Amino acid sequence: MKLNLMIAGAPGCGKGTQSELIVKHFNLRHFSTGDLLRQEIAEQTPLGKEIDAIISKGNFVPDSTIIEILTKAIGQLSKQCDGILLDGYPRTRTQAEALEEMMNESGMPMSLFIDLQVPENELINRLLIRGETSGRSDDNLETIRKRLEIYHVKTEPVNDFYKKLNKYVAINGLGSVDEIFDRIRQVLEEELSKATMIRQ
Ligand code: B4P
Repeated sequence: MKLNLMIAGAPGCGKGTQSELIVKHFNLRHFSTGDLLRQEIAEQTPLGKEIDAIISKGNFVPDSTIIEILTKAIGQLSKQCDGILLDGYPRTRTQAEALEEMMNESGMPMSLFIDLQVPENELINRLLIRGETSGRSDDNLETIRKRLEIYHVKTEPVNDFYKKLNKYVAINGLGSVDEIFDRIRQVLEEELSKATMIRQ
């Protein structure tokens, strides 16, 4: 069975941090839309310049742009991995619908949507600490507040979309990085053993 995962949650919830551990443990291909966008910015392409102006204000990149970038990245997918992990995608309902359609059509349906839950004061703290060294133009208090506001309006509704599809799992994102990874690992191992039992 291919384990095709999405990891979501508010800005600074630890998606990127946990993704690194998950892909290593479960042999998945990691796609971070944040990293793909920052790569485009670093290459200083015309698109990268547009993206930079959007992200540094805390706004979302348009759905059409992000869907195109991700579809291209997944299209180059290696067959040697046991699944994929999408980190930071989908972030809007339009992105979720496009993803479900694309993955169902290509016979690689998404398995689970992991929602990492962290209280707002802790999110702000983590991002301000990251901002001290990250050099990221979006890790300052004003932009963090804007990102949180956009998260509530645009991204939270994606949770309901995946609850209806029975793919939603909430994980407590407070604690040490290892403790949180253990919680995620348990859920994923259960999912894999359920799939094995169904096949038998
Ligand atoms: P992203 O790069 O996806 O990520 P993020 O939300 O800033 O952080 P993440 O949740 O990955 O947290 P991290 O592990 O780093 O997005 C950046 C921007 O790109 C978005 O705002 C948006 O503009 C754009 N974008 C991306 N995807 C898009 C999409 N699909 N559509 C439109 N626009 C899109 O952890 C944060 C900090 O906490 C780190 O410093 C980490 O060390 C620390 N930390 C992690 N776990 C911890 C723990 N357990 N305890 C204490 N600290 C912890």
